[in-house]
Amino acid sequence: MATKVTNEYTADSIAVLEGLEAVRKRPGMYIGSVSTKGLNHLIYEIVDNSVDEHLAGYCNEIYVSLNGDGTATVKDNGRGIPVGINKKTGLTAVEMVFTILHAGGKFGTGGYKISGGLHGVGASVVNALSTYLTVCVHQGGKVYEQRYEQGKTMNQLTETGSCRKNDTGTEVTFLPDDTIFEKTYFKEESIISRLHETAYLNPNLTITFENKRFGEEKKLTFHEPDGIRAYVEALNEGKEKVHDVVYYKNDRDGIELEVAFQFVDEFQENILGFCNDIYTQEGGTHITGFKAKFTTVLNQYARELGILKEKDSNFTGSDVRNGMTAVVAIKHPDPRFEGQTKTKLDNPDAGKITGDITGEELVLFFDKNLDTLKKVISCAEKSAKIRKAEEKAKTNLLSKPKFSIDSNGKLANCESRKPEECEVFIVEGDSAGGSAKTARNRRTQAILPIRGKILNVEKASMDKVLANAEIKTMINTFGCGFSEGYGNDFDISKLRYNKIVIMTDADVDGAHIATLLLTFFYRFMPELILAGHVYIAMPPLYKVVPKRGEGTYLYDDRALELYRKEHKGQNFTLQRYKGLGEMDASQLWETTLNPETRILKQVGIEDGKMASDVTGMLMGSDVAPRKKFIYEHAKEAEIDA
Ligand code: TTJ
Repeated sequence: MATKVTNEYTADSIAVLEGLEAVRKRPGMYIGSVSTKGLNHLIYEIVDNSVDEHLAGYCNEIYVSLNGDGTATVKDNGRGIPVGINKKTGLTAVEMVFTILHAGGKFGTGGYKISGGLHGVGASVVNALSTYLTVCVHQGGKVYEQRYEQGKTMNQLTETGSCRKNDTGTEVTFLPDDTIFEKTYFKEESIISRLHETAYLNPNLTITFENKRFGEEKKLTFHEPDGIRAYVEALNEGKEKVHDVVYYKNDRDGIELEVAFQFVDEFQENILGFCNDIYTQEGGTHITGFKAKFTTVLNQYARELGILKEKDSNFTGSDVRNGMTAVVAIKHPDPRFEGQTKTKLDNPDAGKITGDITGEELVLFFDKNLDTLKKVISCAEKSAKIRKAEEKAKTNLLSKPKFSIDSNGKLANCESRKPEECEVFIVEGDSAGGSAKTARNRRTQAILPIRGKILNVEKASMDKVLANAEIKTMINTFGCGFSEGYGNDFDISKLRYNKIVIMTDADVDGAHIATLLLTFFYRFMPELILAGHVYIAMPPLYKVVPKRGEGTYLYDDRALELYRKEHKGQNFTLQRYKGLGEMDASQLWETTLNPETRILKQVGIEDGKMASDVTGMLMGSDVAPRKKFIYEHAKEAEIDA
């Protein structure tokens, strides 16, 4: 008999090794990547097993630690993974959990589960990707331990001591394999935020995080008895709230739904969906069901209250959700996930039940809380008004005749209508614009002066962007429309200039304006950048004129340094240009406009993206990082602009 079991064990162990070898060969298939994200995933995989034990009703404490030796530990006070031997495999349940792919689910007895399914790939994957892993189970008054290395069983599950009968639980410690992962140093930040999220989703659970690593020592405990209500409050922290958090919970046909939402005075929606504690990044039926019903209910109320008149059209879904922060969490006994990253809930019944419960609960709540209802509806009114203004602004803009010259009459166009030879210079400031108009080659070079700082398109709403004179002028000047929001109307074949040249002063302000312009192109006309039509003019910083001989323009401080070295002991006058406006027409022609002598820097899409990122920071409300950036980059900006 003993022999037979051993034989079976041998046969199975070969299959097991092949399974875990597959994980080591293609780790990305199982945990997404071998970067820090994949590394953190190992911890989540193990934690999810303990959360499942909590969902089953047998565990209320989870402890996670990052240890000094590079390992991570996860411990819970659940029943402990069963230590008994499974008849079919001859292995303990513990060993099956750690050595058989997707074994986790087999031990579940109904209820909701995170691990072992499509998402939780299971503890065996973590084991396969660890240099070593040890498990310790407290069960029935005894302590059991086992060790694995790179997924291979090193010893049988062994009784190593005794404990109190009611002291039960599972503890796992593992060291990520540095031959698999790019980096094996856990970063606490995302781990902490994920554990906190788990605590919000499980109000009866206490999760402790401890960083024991030298110099990083800290201990945090997450217990959120107010659950997703507190989560929404945390998400809205520091924002201007329109009302108190609305919360409801109900269940039907074995599916449980919990929703919390609150509007803030902003124009974004932030709706987080979960199914069985799994974040559904791509949304799915529960989110669709919630949104659809919310829109219907709000429109009904708006008509009942006479806020929407008979002639008015309904609020759109995005009208009613502008400013909404919500958590929609459902529990489903048999969730199906689809989508690119398998994070889109696909069960139709989840959508139906979410919609049904939401309809009933919203009516129950709003009937009793008219003040909140009115506030939420007025958010929708505000959004609808802006949406209509944007639609109108766009129609007006597009209905302008194709070759209408700019709206404020400042474009000095070129004579040629052959785009391939035409260039347009966007020049900051009227005086520089004036000189440029005189200096240019009228046949092929157009000058478009712009004043001050153009609107920052990252922050402004669409109607403001389109109403901005500078931006209107640019869209009309280029002739190819723009793409954003309501479909793509950009047509690069209509572009009237082969080169669009940004020409700003070589100082911090100039750099800022160039950044704003790049942001505008990046957001509304990325094709222009992609096709290589956008350039930055590089006006010189200095002119040096030796006692005898011709003057030379120098474009940055490095060039000046070099010139000084090469002309040691010689006499020369140095002229520093502060702005384009200081150059006369002939200087401007020679240095910046004349294709034979000027320096242009072609803009790549990365520059556009960077400009857009930087603009967000420069224009944000936080002053400190803006100041820091401008100072740090002041020199660089002077050279590059
Ligand atoms: C499964 O059903 C029978 C009783 O025990 C259940 C169980 O396995 N519970 C359980 C597993 N609690 N905690 C775990 C667990 C904890 C860690 C840290 C790691 C793993 C793989 C499982």
